[in-house]
Amino acid sequence: MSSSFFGTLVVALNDYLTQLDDLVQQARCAFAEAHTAEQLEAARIEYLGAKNGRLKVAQKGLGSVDKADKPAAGKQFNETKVAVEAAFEEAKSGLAGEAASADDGAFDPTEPGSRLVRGRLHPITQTIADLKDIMGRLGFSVAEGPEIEDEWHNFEALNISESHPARDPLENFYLATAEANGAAVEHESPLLLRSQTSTVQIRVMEQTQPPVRIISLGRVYRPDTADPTHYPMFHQVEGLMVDRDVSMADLKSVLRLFARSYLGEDVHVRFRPSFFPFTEPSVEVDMSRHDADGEWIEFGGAGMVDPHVLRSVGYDPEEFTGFAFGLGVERLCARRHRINDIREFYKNDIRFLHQF
Ligand code: FA5
Repeated sequence: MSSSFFGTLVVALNDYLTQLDDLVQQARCAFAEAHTAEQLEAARIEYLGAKNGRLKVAQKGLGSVDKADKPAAGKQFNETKVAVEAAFEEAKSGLAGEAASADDGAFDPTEPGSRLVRGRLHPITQTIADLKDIMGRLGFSVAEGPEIEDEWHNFEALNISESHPARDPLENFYLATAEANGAAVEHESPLLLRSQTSTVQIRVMEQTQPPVRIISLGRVYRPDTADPTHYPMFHQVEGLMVDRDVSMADLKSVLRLFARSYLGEDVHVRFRPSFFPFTEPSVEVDMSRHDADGEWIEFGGAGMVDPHVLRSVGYDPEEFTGFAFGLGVERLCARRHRINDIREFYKNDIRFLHQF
């Protein structure tokens, strides 16, 4: 019987099996020696190629095995096929692992760099910086005050009497300040989260002699229900100017200049008579809406500092006069950026915040 593999008409079973064994050995060597993807692909085509791969040829050689030996030869062929394919898969995953670990340490200077996402300042923080800048150019310096206040600075020194509705505990965030045996107890002098930045007017006047020209920006707190123009925590910008001969005309000029610098030349400012216990006369400050002609939004309150307030901090109201104003920062920022709902500032939606 001829022993030439798969080329003769009838092949002895032993020869066939031996040659299948050789095929497995050679395939294993060829796959193991492939060090690149190209070499492995060439070996795959040689052994597993669908048309003329050596496994395919061996399969065809089955037809040359004697009929009685066919079951044994077929079984061996299937095992050979599994072994060759397994050797290929093993070599393939070995190469992939090597490539991955080579990548780990490699630095390719020709690759484009990865883009770093830069953080931004919150729009309200940006607004505060802009407002400081504008008012700084008008000669106002920045004053700070605490967010936790006593009733003197939040109410009494501002001429807000004990019976005034603004002092209602339900209109304010009072603190239970001390702990006694783990239980909160009332403080002798109640403290609260300040409800307006007007507190800083008092603190500044207590410590400084006229002339005074300051602004103060910061958080204030009121138990208001959130809606498009209200939030329980918001920011105010407070302005105070005290000197000889300061008049209502100065107040209106400063607020108009301020509004035009921050919101643009086309903004209209309107003053409506109003009442605040710490200013006399008092006005509400409205500005035209950005999106509806002839409609107004209230931005804050203002007025001439009440002589009672000047006296309570030791100023002589016969010698000095002053104006004060307090505006809502969220509303200013919203007006400038054409936002219709100030709640957007506090949703922490990165898609919204990234636009500023
Ligand atoms: C005051 O707070 C006075 N202290 C303003 C003032 C200062 C008057 C100095 C005179 C002299 P009012 O309560 O109106 O006033 O608030 C001022 C502005 O704060 C409002 O016009 C509005 O723009 C803003 N504001 C008030 N409540 C909220 C709130 N819950 N959410 C967002 N903004 C608010």
